[in-house]
Amino acid sequence: MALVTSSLFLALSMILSSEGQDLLDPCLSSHRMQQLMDSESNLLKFLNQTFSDRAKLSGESHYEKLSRSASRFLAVLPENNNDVVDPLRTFLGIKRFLSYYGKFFTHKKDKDVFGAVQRSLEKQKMKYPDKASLGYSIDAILRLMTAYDLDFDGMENSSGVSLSSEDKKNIMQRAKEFGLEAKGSGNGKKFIEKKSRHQVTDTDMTKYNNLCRLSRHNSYTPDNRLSCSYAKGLSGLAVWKQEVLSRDPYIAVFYDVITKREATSIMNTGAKILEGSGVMGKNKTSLLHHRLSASSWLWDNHTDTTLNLSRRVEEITSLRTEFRDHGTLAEPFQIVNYGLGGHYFPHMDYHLQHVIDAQYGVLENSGDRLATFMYYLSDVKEGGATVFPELSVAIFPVKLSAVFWYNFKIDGERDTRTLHGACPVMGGQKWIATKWIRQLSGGLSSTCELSETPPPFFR
Ligand SMILES: O=C(O)CCC(=O)C(=O)O
Repeated sequence: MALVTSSLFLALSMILSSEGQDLLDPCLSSHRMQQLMDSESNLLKFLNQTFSDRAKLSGESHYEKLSRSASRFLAVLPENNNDVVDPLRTFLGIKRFLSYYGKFFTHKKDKDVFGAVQRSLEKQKMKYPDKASLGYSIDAILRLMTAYDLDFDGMENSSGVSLSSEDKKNIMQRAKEFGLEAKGSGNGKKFIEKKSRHQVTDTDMTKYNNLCRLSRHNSYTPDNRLSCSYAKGLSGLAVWKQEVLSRDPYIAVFYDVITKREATSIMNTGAKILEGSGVMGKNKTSLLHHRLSASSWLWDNHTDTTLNLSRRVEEITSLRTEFRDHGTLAEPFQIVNYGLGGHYFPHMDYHLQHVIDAQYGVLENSGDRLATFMYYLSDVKEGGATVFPELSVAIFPVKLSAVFWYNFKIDGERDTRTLHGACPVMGGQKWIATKWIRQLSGGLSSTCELSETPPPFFR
C-alpha cells in the first residue's frame, strides 16, 4: 500500500512541482491560484486511488466511502477552470478545498494523506488553502463590489456562477465586520465604504475609483496636446509606437516594445520566486490593505532576457539602467503578479521624507526613483488599469506595451501629480515588470534648464 501511495504521491508532486521560496497563500497570486485549481482533478484522482487501495488492504468501509466521495467530486468538478482567477469561481474553489476535500483529512488515520498533499503544494511554495484564504477570497469579492459599484447580480453575471444564500450571508457578515454600509436588498445588494481608511484623501480615492470604473473604450479625454507617433530609440535604429497621455508630467505608453517570448520568459523566471507583496493583516483592515500581489526581484544579469529588457528601457528612455552595488543607476526588475481582486491603492513611487529620515542612507549614492518604466506582460481580462487620479489618466494594460513617467519635476522637486494606483483585477491575470530608474541616472544634481520643454526624446 505504501508503495502505491508513494508512487501516486510522486505523480502528484510531479504534476505540482516547481521551484520557489516562501509558502504563498494562493490568494496573493492569481498565477498560483490557477496552478492550485489546475491541480484539483489530480488531487481528487490521488485521493480516490489512495483510499481505494486502503479499502482493499484493510477492508474498512470508511475507506470505501472516502474513495466513492472523491470520485463523486471528480465527476462534478467544474469543467472549465481557465478563469478561476475570477473572484466568485475562486471563492467556490477555495471552499471546495477547505470544506469538502478537508473532510478527507479529518480522520486521525488519514493525516499522512493530508501530509502528502501538503508536501506536493509546498513544492510549489504554496500552502493548502485555509480559513484565512477563504477570508481573503471574501475580501476580494467585497473589494471588487465596492470598487466597481457592483451588486450580487453584477458579480454573478460577470462570473457566470451563482452563490448560495449561505455564501451571500457569509459575505454580508464580513462586510458588516468591515463597517461597510449595505444598500439595496436581495441580489441588488451593494456595499459602500462609509468612511475612507486609505492613506490618500477621500477626493483622490473617489477619483481613483471613478477612473477604475472606466472601460478600455471610454478611458480617454480628447486633448489636442496629446499625440500618437513613432519615436526613435537612443541608438536611432529602433522605432517605437508612442502614445503620449500627459505632457506635464510626462506619461507615455509604448506599444510592442517586448516580444511574446520575452514576456513569457521573464514571467516564468519571476514566477519561480514569487513572494507576497501584499500587506495581509489578520485584523479587520485587511479588506482595505494597501496592496495585494506577489512579486519577485530580477537583476539584469539574471537571464539574457532581463539584460535585453533593461537595455531596451535605456533605448526607449535615453536613461541608463546599469545596476551597481554602490551608486546604482536603476533597481532590478520587479515582477508582479496580482492576486485575487489584486490592486495597489494610490501611492507615489518616490520615497516620502519620513521614510528617508527613518532609513538614513536609503537613497545615498543613487538618489530617489527619478522615473518609472513598467512593461505590461499580460492583457487583463477585466479591471487592473493603472490610474493617475490627479491627472485623470487611466491606462488599461495591453500585453507587450509599457508605460513610462517621471516622478520628479524638471527642477528636481518631487511631482505629487504622479500619484497613481493599480485598480483591482476583476478577471484574468495581471503581470508587470517594473524598472525604477534612480536620479543618478539622470545626473544627481539636475543640469537641465528649467523649462517646460519635454526631454528631447519626447518632442
Ligand atoms: O500595476 C500597476 O498598474 C501599477 C503598479 C505600481 O504602481 C507599482 O508597482 O508601484
